[in-house]
Amino acid sequence: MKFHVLTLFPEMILRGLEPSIIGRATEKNLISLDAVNIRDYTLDKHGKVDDYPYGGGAGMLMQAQPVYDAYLHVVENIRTRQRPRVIYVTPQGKVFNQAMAKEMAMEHDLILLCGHYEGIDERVLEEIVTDYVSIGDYVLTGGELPAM
Ligand code: 4HQ
Repeated sequence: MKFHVLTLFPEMILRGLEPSIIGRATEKNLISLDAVNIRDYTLDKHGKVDDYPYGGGAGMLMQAQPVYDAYLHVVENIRTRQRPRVIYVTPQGKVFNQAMAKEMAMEHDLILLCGHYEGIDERVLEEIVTDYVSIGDYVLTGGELPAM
């Protein structure tokens, strides 16, 4: 099983899981874990990844373009079916449970998408996300901890 995490903080994912049993599982090649830095895909010359909401609204959103291009990079480099499962972690999602864990564990590749700010531009979520998953009814500052 290969986990691909789209994030602005890849070191949180990699270093956060390294000492745990997940790290040992990657060392033994039982699973693989890669963290893709969304910022590497921005076309903005200053490396900006946030933007004002399309159509107005409060706060900032993550831009669609770098998220979409990071996603395409993953899809182009996996050999499974064309449409991998993409989990967006959000407090608006279905609360995660063991039955969902068992079902997702059957996938060959799983993409986890981590948002920041007030979330991610809906237009890219509509295009790529297959599952909206929450780890509980509270609001965190980013999706990395739920993805981990
Ligand atoms: N967030 N379960 C807001 C969560 C969360 C949760 C992740 C905060 C996404 C944009 N995710 N960002 N609870 O609170 O999954």
